[in-house]
Amino acid sequence: MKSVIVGTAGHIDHGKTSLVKALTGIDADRLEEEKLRGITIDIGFAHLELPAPNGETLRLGFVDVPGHERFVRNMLAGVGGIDLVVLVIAADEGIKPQTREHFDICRLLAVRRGMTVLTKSDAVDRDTLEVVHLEVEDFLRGSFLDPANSPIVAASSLTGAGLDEVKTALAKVASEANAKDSAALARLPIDRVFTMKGFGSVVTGTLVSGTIRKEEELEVFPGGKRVRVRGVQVHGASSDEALAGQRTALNLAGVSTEDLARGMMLAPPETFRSTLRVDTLLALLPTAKPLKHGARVHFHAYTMETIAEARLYGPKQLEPRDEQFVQLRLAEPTLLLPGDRFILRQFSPVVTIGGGLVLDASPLARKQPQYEIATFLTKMMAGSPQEILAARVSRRGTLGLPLDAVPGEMNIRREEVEKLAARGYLAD
Ligand SMILES: Nc1nc2c(ncn2[C@@H]2O[C@H](COP(=O)(O)OP(=O)(O)OP(=O)(O)O)[C@@H](O)[C@H]2O)c(=O)[nH]1
Ligand SMILES: [Mg+2]
Repeated sequence: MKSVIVGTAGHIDHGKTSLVKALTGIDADRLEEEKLRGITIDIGFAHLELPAPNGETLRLGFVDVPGHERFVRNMLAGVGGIDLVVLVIAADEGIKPQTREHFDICRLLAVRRGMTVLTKSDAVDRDTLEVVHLEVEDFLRGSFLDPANSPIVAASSLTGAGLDEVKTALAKVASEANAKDSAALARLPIDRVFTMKGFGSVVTGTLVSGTIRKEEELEVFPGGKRVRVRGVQVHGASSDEALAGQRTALNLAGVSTEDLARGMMLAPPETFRSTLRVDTLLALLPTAKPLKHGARVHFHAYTMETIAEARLYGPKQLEPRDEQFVQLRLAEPTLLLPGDRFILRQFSPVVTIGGGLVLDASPLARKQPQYEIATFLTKMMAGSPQEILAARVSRRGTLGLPLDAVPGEMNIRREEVEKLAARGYLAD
């Protein structure tokens, strides 16, 4: 069974939570205040099994996000682990500011697939629906949701019109999505922490890679605390293991809820290290102001957020639409690895300005010439695993890179490191 995580995105009140409920029967608004105010404040979850076009069963985990501009940071805690997005646009309102902002965020996070639903189709006449359809097609053209490859479906959660079509389109898109790698090293970004009577500490999250089994030991990042997995639940049912791409709940022994919080990450022990510096390729949105060397920004990756200082390699100002190698110096230690995506928001007023790709989470402490850093980071982007390993070893000169440190630096298993090293690529 293939497990896929589906995120909602879109402006406030456009019908995201209603659509998730109409599809799954589950109300993802779980907070008292949400029900009272009729808006989503924090991320919510639901799940659904659908038959794929090839007859296989797809297990969809939904992460429903808030549309309110004040809660974009909660939205960011939800989208970090999604495989595909359902962009929700109300037919009676069309494209609005958070339609754009959420869509920008999905692009910056390199979400590769999805579909668009024109909700509240019952609230408009046929002509209006057609106009909105055209407006949305224009908006999406050339993007990962280009109408040529990604469906746009009109639906009403109120009357049920179009919902079957949404399900069929969703099954098709989900069946085409790349499944996450359950053989890789495990990482679970924590999005909720609570106590359950008789069980103790429980955390939930989207397992972004690897497999977590009952009785396994894990390390909490940052901080390094060791915990034991006493129980595993997937989509609300007990299980012996959770696989990448599944909404996962873990009952943990050896830790109290005070030591756990959203933004922390669980991973195998003695493998990774938290970092305060990451070298990245950063892209600025066309709508952003130029970013100056030394500027402070809000940094978001998976479920965590912190303040960061942007140290630009090369020109001392990054222009809108441009991309550049940038070191981000984080205010708090965090577990980040090459290949991780992140979002930056302006310090004040807080708006999304850009995002990018972590290329190196273990930059050298000593000062290096800019060309040396640029050459190294270019290799991190385009090199083969052998070339990347060779570059990581040789940049450390005569000290070299201990074998034990390679899995954590490159995010690969020890066996793979040994295979790469045995091929002799390190010799040149
Ligand atoms: N007529 C009509 N109303 C709808 C439909 N879907 C949702 N609504 C109404 O629109 C309002 C907002 O719906 P929600 O599903 O809470 O919207 P949301 O996008 O989740 O809102 P946030 O999470 O706060 O961003 C509610 O009053 C719903 O009853 C629909 O298909 N037709
Ligand atoms: Mg909602």
